[in-house]
Amino acid sequence: MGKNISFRIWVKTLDADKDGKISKDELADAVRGNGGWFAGWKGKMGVKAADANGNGVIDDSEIDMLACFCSKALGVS
Ligand SMILES: [Ca+2]
Ligand SMILES: [Ca+2]
Repeated sequence: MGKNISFRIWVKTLDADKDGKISKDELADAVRGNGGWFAGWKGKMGVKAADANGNGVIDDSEIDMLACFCSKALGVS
């Protein structure tokens, strides 16, 4: 554990309304704002993949799932 710490910090910066959860809209804004390694990746897809309890947002316990998804989808670690 701990290898995703920088990812977690980055994800936290996406939380525009500061509710502690990342919605698909917040993720989509991040994807649009990042022309680099995240380009072409769909936030909606990521939320769907990582949203373990199906409530439509990524909460703290699901960020690791999102990190895992991103690693697989993008080949980054
Ligand atoms: Ca939020
Ligand atoms: Ca959730």
